[in-house]
Amino acid sequence: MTQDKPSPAKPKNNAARAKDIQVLEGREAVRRRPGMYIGSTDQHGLHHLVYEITYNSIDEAMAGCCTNIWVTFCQDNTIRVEDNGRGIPVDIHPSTKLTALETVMTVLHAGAKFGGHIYQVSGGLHGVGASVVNALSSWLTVNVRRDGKQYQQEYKKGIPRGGVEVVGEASDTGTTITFLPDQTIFGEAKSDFNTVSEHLRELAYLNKGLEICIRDERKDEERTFYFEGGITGFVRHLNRNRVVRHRRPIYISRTVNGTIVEAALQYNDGFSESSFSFANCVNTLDGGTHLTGFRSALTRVLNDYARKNKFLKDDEPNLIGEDVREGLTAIISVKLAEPQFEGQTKGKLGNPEIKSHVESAVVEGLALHLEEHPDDAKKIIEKCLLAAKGREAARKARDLIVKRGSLETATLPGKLADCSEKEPAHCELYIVEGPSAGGSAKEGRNRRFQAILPLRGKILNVEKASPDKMLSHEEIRVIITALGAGIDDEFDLSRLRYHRVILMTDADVDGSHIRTLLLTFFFRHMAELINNGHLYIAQPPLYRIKSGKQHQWVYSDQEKEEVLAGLKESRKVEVQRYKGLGEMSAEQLWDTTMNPETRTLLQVEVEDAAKADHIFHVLMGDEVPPRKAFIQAHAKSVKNLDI
Ligand code: 0RA
Repeated sequence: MTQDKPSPAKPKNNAARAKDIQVLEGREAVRRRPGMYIGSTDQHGLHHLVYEITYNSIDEAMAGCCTNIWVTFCQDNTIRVEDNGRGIPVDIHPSTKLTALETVMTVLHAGAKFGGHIYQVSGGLHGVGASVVNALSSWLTVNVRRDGKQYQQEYKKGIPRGGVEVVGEASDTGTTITFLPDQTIFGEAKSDFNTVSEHLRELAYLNKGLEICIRDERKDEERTFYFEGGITGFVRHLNRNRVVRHRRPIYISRTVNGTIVEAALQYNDGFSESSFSFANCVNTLDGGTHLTGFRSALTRVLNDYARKNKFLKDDEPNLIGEDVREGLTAIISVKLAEPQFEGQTKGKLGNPEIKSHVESAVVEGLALHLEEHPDDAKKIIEKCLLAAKGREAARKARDLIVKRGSLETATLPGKLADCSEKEPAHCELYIVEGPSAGGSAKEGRNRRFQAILPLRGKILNVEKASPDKMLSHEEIRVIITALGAGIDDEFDLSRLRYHRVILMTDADVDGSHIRTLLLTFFFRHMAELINNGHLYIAQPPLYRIKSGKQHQWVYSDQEKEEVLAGLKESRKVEVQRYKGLGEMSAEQLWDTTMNPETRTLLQVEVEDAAKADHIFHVLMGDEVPPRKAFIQAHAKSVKNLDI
């Protein structure tokens, strides 16, 4: 999760504004507005630097020219990324009159302009290029091994300190980039070994046969990722705590018109779908043409097989998409020449031709697998038929609700205290735990743009419930209706009634449990809401500290210690712990938690979809042992679950 970003300071006069909107180029632009290039300047941003450089090496691996990548966090906070690729060329580039090396390191998006890279990551969230990392580093050194020589060039804040020099001989080829992130930009941000490791692990799954080694010299930890089975291993990893329907994941790999299409899938006994799609190793959170092609192939092949082998009788209707995706874990990975990443967050693959490429590859590969493995086929089809039955039951439940006039109709739930503003972009919905807190929130809010939806106690654990059970759960229905955008495949962001959906729960165990239940629901059934930045968590204060006539609100234990240390000299200090929202008056709730001028909101963000999927499954699923292990290992983060 990240903090709400403060909006940029308003320019004081027109002259200043004119100057502000001047197009800033290259290094200066990057240094002035790092967030535009790497998202933020906190830990996320720091990780982004590592990924940017690593992606260049991954490009080499995708071109078939690199087998090893080493990433090292050094004692002195420098970061080193090394590969055994061809080495960045050092000859003079005709249009820039600079060496290719210097062009790659100093010109924005230069990488894509070079030949030799077939499956380059261009556009998207990644792929802004090495020059951005260079501009944001207090120093950076590139060492290239190529043509029997070792070349080197050094930079300070992106400015070359000299030309490319020959510094020795080389018996192999490759590139080593070492850099120190600029502290004036990243402050005290520190990289997190586990987070970066998990990301590199995914990259290793996506590039079969590539070995990625990550080392943290600050704490003497090292991990090596190498997967002969590629994404098959990824699917096994995702299903590791689940009961699977067939022992081995199905693996499909075909090259269609120059596009490499890979898919791996395996069914489990659960209800949710865990499919992740990638284009040139970039996780496409909002799917796109590759995912559409995969889904359509899956539905077609399973229906054909079920009909041909009499699992479906002549008078029975076809299985639909939902049926064949219940309990499905799948990875779809395509590698293509010019990926187009679309949408607000660039999380969607747009290339139209990719749909049919993936579809034909998956139809062919999957049909063949089912013919050759009738036992797997039987177990899969039976699971789909079960899902179809459940869907029928869910439809009946839904019809009942519609008849009673709540879900997907204009009638808003009675508990909802709506706001008067109608423009969704200006509206906020607070989902509040408990009737008494709901009362304070209703009283304290600004009713022009803030709506309140109080929940009664615990909501359903959707991780363990079938679709019909979920839809017949009152609290879930009320949330769906209030938001107005539907759920699952029918979710339509353009119908969302509030652009900020804010979860506000007590700062105790129950409160955090309810928050996790809500997050599970949104993650599984309204992922687009999260991916487009519409879901937030309110931050109510934990304490009120009184000294004499003054008082102040404190939001964390650390802040409490600091405040108390500052008040050492005062005689009478009173610390009051606030556990429940209901303990605050309407006015206090407004001042501390709801007033946009003074509140802090955490925006819910999924940094690593596969990891989040695993966390929700472990936290909310059936199996107790892995959950226990998880809670023990993450006792601190579970208390304040961050996804
Ligand atoms: C441009 C062209 C070629 C390779 C690279 C760049 C390259 C960049 C990076 C960044 C990190 N490691 C890298 N390895 C290679 C093609 C070179 C050729 O055709 O020989």
